[in-house]
Amino acid sequence: MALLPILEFPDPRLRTVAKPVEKVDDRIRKLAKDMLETMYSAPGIGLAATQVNVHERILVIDVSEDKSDPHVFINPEIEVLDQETQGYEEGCLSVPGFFEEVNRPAHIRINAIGLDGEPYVMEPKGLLAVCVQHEIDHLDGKLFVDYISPIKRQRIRSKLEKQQRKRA
Ligand code: QAP
Ligand code: CO
Repeated sequence: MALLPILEFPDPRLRTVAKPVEKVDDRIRKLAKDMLETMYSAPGIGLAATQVNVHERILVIDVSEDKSDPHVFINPEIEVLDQETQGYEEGCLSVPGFFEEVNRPAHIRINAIGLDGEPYVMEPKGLLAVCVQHEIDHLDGKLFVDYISPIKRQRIRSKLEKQQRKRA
């Protein structure tokens, strides 16, 4: 059991583009387990490896009420199925205390590899679809605050920098 420290905006390491996982081995399975524990303990509904300063393409999500539906996505790839978008008030464990509305494609298909090393496909709906897109953004060095107005983003940056200075 290990809780991993979570990087916070505007840490430049959150801008790293993650590399594909080459082999699903015990190291990757341990990382996924530690990421799930870290996410549940936060508590959060999604966490990307980038946020724990591991720059490999792996993310964990559980949007259930009772931690009953953990998903691990390795090397996830997204396909947008139609033009429809949905707005959702997003947050992020790397942007603690701030929530803003973001619009994203509503209907997507995900191709990923599971912890067993086997590829799988899913068509997530609703919050799960939102969350998968938010987490894949992390693997590409993007954050939900990149979609909001520069004024709001700057305000969030200043507040978090101030908190981080107090803690350091
Ligand atoms: C991403 O985010 C997400 O600010 C996962 O004070 C969130 O788990 C995708 C959290 C919403 C779609 C919709 C954030 C916890 C958790 C905070 C999270 C906080 C405490 C965020
Ligand atoms: Co996030």
